[in-house]
Order: sequence, then C-alpha cells, then structure tokens
Amino acid sequence: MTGITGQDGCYLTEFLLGQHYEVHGLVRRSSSFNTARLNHLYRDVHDPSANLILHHGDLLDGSSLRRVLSTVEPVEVYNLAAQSHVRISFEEPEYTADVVATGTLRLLEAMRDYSSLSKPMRLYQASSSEMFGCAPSPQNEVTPFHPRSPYGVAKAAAHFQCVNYREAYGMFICCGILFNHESPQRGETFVTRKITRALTRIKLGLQEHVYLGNLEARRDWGFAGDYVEAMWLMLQQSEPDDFVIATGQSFSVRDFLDEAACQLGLDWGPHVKIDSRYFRPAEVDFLQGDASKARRVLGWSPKVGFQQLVGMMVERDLELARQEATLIGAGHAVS
Ligand code: NAP
Ligand code: F7E
Repeated sequence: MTGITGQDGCYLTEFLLGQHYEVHGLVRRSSSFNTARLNHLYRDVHDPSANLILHHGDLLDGSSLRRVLSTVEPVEVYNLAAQSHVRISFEEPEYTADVVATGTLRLLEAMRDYSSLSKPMRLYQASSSEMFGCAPSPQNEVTPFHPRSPYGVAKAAAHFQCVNYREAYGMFICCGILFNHESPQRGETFVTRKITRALTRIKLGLQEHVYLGNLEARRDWGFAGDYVEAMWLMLQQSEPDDFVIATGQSFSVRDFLDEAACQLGLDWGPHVKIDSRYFRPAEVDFLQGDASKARRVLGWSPKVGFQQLVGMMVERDLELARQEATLIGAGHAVS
C-alpha cells in the first residue's frame, strides 16, 4: 500500500488486517514521525506475529517502488499516495503532478516489469471526484472530466494512465473514483476536520475564531471507513473496472458548519471569519456522485450518513479539546 500513513491508509490497513492479510506499506522518510495513524495497528517487526510491515519508499523514486515490489511480491497493490490537498496543488503544481501523475506512472512501470517476471498483481488506483471539476452533477463513470485544479488534472492523468495500462497490457487495474470522504482521522487542513477541530476548541474556550474560504461549495461527503471496503471489493471482482463511490447526497460547507455547531449547541456566526487565502483560483462548486454501478456490481452502499459522520468527528475532536484543556489547566504548554 502506498499512502499507508494517510487517512485512507489507516482505515484500509485496519480493514485488510481484519481480513487476515499481511499488509506492507510504503512510508516516506520524514524528519518527524509520520506513522501516528498506524500506532494502534503496528507491532514491532521482531514480534513473530507482526502482520503490518513498513518499508521506506517514495512515489518520486522509481527504484524504491521496484525494490519493495520485488521484495514483497504483493497480490494486491493499493496506490493511495498523493499530494492530496487541492488548494496546495495551486501553490505546488509541478510537485503535485510529479507525485500524483508521474508517480503513478512509475508504479505502473514497476508493476509491469515485475508482473511479467512473476505472478500477476492487481492494482487499485485512488482516482478522485476532483477529476469531474465543473462537469454537471450527479456525476457517474461516464461523465466527462473537467478538472479545475493542478491536483484534479494530475489525478485525471493518472486515471488515464491506469486505463491505458489495463487496455494495452491486460493488467488488472481498478480505478475508484471516490467522492470526498472524511473521518476523525482526516487531515486537519481539509475543511470538515478544520471545522470540527475549531468548533470543539471554541466550545471549550481554547480559541475564538476560525478563518475559512468559500462556504457555498457543495460536496458529497461520506465516511472513509465505508469507502475503503469499496476499494477492496473492486479488486475481488473477476474483471477490472472503474467505479464511482459516493453517498448521492450533497451538502455545502455552510451546512457542515450548521450541523457541527448544532451538535455542539453553538452559534458559529460570531466565530467564523472569511479569509480570501482559502479561496481557490478555480473552484469546484458542486459535487454529487451517482454510485449506482457500485451498488449493482459490488453490492456496496454507504452505511454512515451525513449527521452521523459529523457526529463522530465532533465527538473525537471534543475529546482532543478536553485533553488539551486539561493539560493547559495543569500548567502545561500545548503546541
Ligand atoms: P492523505 O491523508 O493526504 O494521505 C496521503 C498519503 O500519501 C500519505 O500517506 C502521504 O505520506 C503519502 N504521500 C504523499 N506524497 C508521497 C510520496 N511522494 N511518496 C509516497 N507517499 C506519499 O490522503 P487520503 O485522504 O488518505 O486519500 C488517499 C488517496 O485518495 C489520495 O491519493 C487522495 O488523493 C485520494 N482521494 C482522497 C479523497 C478524500 O476525500 N479523502 C477522495 C478522492 C481521492 P505522509 O503521511 O508522509 O504525508
Ligand atoms: O475543500 C471549501 C473549499 O479541502 C472542500 C481532497 O481529499 O476531496 C478533497 O478535496 C471545499 C472546497 O476538500 C475552506 O473551497 C472553504 O470547495 O476539504 P477540502 P476538496 O478540495 O474537495 C477530493 C475528492 C480529493 O480528491 C482531495 O484529495 O471546502 N473551503 N473554506 C475550504 N477548504 C479548505 N481546505 N479550507 C478552508 O478553510
């Protein structure tokens, strides 16, 4: 699994370990630990029962991908690694394209060489609803892409590389076109987590304001735990194919604020300020997915709805805010 240290990586690892897989994850070198989301799953490699093994590697380094593939000989490969932040992709477009588009190509080439020497591997590619951009909703597998960011463009390139390798070399590759999915493990700069972190801290008096951008953008928000199961289901089919994974419901950022504030008994009005730095040069206004193909072929449907999703994020972040308040109350500085 590439991207094992990210939100989806931790949920997919948990799911695969539950299916009795041995999971091997690619971790990039970092000056501080980047494996916090995996702590509850990890056992020391010297423990004979360890079934989660981490390897250093990077999508920017094709040699590391080849080395890990030939060492591990995986049956299934999940390519989750990405510079996945849309706003940041406008600041770092070349880097985003290198990781997301060329990185996927590096992995495909490594898999092609390796597959020809040994048993075939199956690949899951993390495609994104950002590829639809401003295409009319509801979006499904035949909706033409019109990406609106360097990230969306790079994901579309990676998507078509995967389709091409499937057609050209007969490789078993499935692209999951996943709409936004969130969780208590979501990165704190994505809007949902930014809101639940801020409102829970505001509730406990730990901060006064939060600065946001466009409150009118609409997203089809699901729960990451539900979506990783769809990734796995795709690779269990007899034929490779691409699938939209979504809830079919769309809410605005404002709706998310309303729901989170309501669950906390807060009025967010005095606490939210608009800052132009969080607007994007080109916005994706309205995403709403049609996952009827996944329902029909994979038997997949989401279990967690919008209110429940907001609830689990608020609950977790309230707990974090309480811990922070306790530390501050005991005289500890919290960074
Ligand atoms: P995330 O939390 O941002 O995690 C991204 C992962 O990629 C992290 O493990 C990160 O490592 C790793 N990574 C970044 N650059 C890398 C590189 N050069 N080489 C190797 N690993 C690298 O993303 P996520 O939300 O879990 O999403 C998983 C995948 O699905 C991504 O490809 C994302 O673009 C795509 N996607 C996400 C959503 C969504 O709503 N979450 C929707 C559609 C598609 P570090 O921990 O070291 O940073
Ligand atoms: O923004 C608006 C922002 O950054 C959602 C990634 O996982 O999903 C994600 O991309 C909306 C946008 O997610 C703030 O303008 C307002 O319209 O949470 P986000 P995203 O851009 O939809 C797709 C499917 C992926 O594939 C990506 O990897 O919220 N918004 N104010 C804000 N967004 C952020 N981040 N911060 C704000 O302050």
